[in-house]
Amino acid sequence: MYEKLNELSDEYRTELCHLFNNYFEKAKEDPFLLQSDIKTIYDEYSQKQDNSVFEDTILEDFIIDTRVMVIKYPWLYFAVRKDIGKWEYIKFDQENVNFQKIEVKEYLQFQETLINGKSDEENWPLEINVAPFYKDFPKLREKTSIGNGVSFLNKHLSSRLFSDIEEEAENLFNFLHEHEYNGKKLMVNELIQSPDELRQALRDAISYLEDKSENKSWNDVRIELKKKGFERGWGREVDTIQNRMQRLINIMEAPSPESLEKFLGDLPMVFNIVIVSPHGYFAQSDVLGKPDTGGQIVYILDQVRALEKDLKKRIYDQGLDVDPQILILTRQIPNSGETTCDQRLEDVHGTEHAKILRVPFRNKEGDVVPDWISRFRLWPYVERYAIESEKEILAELQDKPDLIIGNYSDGNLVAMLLAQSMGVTLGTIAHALEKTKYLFSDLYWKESENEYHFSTQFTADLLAMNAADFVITNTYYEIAGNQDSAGLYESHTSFTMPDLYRVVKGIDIYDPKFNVISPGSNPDIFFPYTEKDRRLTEFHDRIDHMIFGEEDDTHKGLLKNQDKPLLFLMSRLDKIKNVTGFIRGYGESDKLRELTNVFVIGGYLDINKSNDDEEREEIEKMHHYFDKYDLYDQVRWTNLQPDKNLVGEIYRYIADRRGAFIQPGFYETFGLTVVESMVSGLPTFATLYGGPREIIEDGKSGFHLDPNKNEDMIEIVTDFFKKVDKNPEYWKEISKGGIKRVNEKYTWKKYADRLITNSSIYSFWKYVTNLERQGLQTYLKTLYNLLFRPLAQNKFQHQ
Ligand code: UDP
Ligand code: LCN
Repeated sequence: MYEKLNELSDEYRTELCHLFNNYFEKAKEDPFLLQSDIKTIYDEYSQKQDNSVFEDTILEDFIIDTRVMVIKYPWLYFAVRKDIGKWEYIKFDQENVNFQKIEVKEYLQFQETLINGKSDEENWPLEINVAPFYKDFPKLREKTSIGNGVSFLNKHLSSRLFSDIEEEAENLFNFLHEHEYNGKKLMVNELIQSPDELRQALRDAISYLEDKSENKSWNDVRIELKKKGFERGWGREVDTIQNRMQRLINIMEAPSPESLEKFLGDLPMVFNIVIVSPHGYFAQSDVLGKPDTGGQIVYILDQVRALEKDLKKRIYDQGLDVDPQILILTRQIPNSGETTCDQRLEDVHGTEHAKILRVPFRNKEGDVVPDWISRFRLWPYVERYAIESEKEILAELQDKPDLIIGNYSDGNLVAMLLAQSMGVTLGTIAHALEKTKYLFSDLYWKESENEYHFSTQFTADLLAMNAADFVITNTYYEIAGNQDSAGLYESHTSFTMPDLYRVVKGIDIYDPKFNVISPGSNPDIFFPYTEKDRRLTEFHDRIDHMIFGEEDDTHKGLLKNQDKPLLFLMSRLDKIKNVTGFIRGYGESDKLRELTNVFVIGGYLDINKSNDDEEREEIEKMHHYFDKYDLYDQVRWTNLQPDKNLVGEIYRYIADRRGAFIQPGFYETFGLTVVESMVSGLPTFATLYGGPREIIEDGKSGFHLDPNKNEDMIEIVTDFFKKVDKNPEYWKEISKGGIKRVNEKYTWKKYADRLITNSSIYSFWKYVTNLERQGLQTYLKTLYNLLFRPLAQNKFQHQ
């Protein structure tokens, strides 16, 4: 690319220097320019020249693809995203009018120079680069395959089996041979000692089973199969056993990705799972809306219910009589008010055996930390927490788990430590990655360190995402973004935190560890408003009062015209949720105010009830907008509502009145409220940054909003209600579209099936690549010891 740019610069030397002078001018305010500024300056320049010389040239593409420009005369450094996950770095010298391709390292160094006024180079900066450790591992080639790592892996594994059947059959045989549960052998016993013997035994067993009637079970054939070398785990019914044995013969003969996935997915490999989520308040009621306590809790509780159901069915079909056990590991908080977060153990409602296990944080002296601690400040506690949790888990399960799943940065790091120590398969889930939430949070990390402690958090993220056997994401967007913007994981590929470390390669989004497995909503709580028999009408008086009743300490605004449809917003009052942005837009729009009322559930009306600084700011803004735009007749605002059953009925109640749900966030990793409202039949308008972009098909099952364009956002909602005014059927069309979309794509049943199948496949993959992985694991342990631990321990002083 840069050669062509140089050709162009030879021809248009003066014009190019003119254009770039505008960037140098802008750099006087800020030397780091982002995409939107870069494009605006280019557009302004082009408009000034009638008929820009650069129109449709490589330079225009180059400018459009540039995501960050770093500027110091005479240099312009460009980070160019040529395609999803494909970055190139170029520098331009204005004095010699010359483009040059550079390594990422030089680009990062230049950034450091601008922050520090000097290069970090003299101090031998720490450089993190995981690339060498992945070089022998297969990589996806197509951007369309990103997020579907497991199917790539199946193809890879089956072709590996195909090309070296002897060695890989040995691997498969050993894997089966070592298979056991609670010290009891499963699948294959000592009578079979080699892949060839396994093939022969399978043939014998199949012909033995052939004349057994189909409805016979394992117990009827057990004695004979044992003599042939087989143990429980093949299936409960004879035809299942036969099918699975035949499938294994086929795999050892001519493997296909489908048969391998099916075979591994059916193996009895997962019985006990630990799900780690230390921060916030983890309980089943009265916690939503407390600091650091939101969708992640809802997600995990629903996930656990779905996983237990799926595991029970699988284990039964495998012919085993074992109860799966799932532990949610969280933090015990002695001073946790009216919640149950001070209890050590709690049964999960709606499950038979799942439990919440709470382990406290301890301070340096070993005393239990009594109060809630912000998710940004818990780093010094996590290592000891992991060590103590391991003992508690082993005591509770009486065995090590088969799978550990981490949640969010702290949970992922603890899960990593547990998985390493116990030698267990590790899955991680980000829910949110803080690095992308704040502009240049890496470059300017020092400025926010006292508040956010990103040095530790970003290190934890890097360690955990590399340690994970597989990473679960809510959406494709979360991994790889789209053509215009980088994904959350993608933004961890290369970055620098001056004076701390430089990440040359932190993660590769073409790694097959990434899998999109989207969550759903609880169908017992969130169902369409049209299902009259299931409606919770006992809540209606309460909801009526909540929306239309008199004002008091927890209800602000008194809706005057109660017949207008309601625009419903419900979320934590985080800055990123942008509730106040929408309220401002509504306040400024006569038309939307004429057509609709607004109902907001979120935060606290009383600012003193909140101990989150960002939320306090938002609360203040809400009050301010009520006055500024005189919203008292048209907007109703009430405190967060932790009761999920009530919340479910609120969506439906608003659907009865032909309202809509609005989620105007600046970014939303997934957006559980979005699927909840859609499946309730409430037309939903949600941000196009993050999950909702994929959940909603714009104009069919809801609408996308651009939170950065307030007027457009208001116009989209206004247009909808104008259309509905003329044609009420339009409301129903979108409502039905939303219900259909969620039922087809976002269910916990599908989620659980994918997750358990993934776990089996990645466990097998881990087994066959164990030796190759050791380098990476040692590297991560070194980084943990020499980098993370001192950073975290140092935080004790700042508590
Ligand atoms: N929620 C609730 N009451 C409230 C606010 C939110 O029950 O006052 C629930 C909401 O129904 C959803 C979850 O909290 O299940 C929020 O999840 P989401 O993914 O939308 O956002 P997060 O809080 O994780 O950012
Ligand atoms: C965190 C978020 O911010 C939401 O967008 C997600 O829905 C939630 O976690 C569950 O993953």
